[in-house]
Amino acid sequence: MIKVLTLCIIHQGHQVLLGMKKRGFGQGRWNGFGGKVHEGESIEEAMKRELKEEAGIVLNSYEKKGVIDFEFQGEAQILEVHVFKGSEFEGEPVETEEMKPQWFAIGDIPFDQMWVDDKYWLPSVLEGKNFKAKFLFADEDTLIDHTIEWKQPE
Ligand code: 6U4
Repeated sequence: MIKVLTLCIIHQGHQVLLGMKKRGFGQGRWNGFGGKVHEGESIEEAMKRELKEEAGIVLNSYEKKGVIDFEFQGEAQILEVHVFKGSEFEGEPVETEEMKPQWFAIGDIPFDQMWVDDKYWLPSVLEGKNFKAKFLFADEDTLIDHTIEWKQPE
């Protein structure tokens, strides 16, 4: 079974906007904003809805950067995460029940408090690359294997 999710990193100048996940999957980690794609909704609509729900902002410009398949050893379900990079938005990021937003300078991204896969793909995505990747985890803290295919933006 495939579960389709979105993930959006806001990138402006030398900074990125991340959120501390306060509950649910990935709790206690800094991450981009996103979640499950609902029935009847496109992936892009879901990505924008999650940004509004989790950070209180309305996204005006963004690019699709890639897709990551996450697999947990012994589990049949694959998480298919569609990754976007956002830039212009309306509103001020606000703390919500799910996320506490914070700007980080690109050199200070807290990779040790993020999903372990992020350090493999986020820096190159911020430099403009597109990609497709697979990560196999033993558990939420332990990566067993991964492949990344880099692509030039279309
Ligand atoms: P709800 O619907 O609130 O119960 P929740 O358990 O909070 O769901 P979900 O499914 O809405 O979580 O969102 C999970 C978010 O975490 C998505 O944006 C995708 C992202 N994500 C999942 N695994 C990740 C990983 N290994 N690395 C990463 N982001 C990941 O950077």
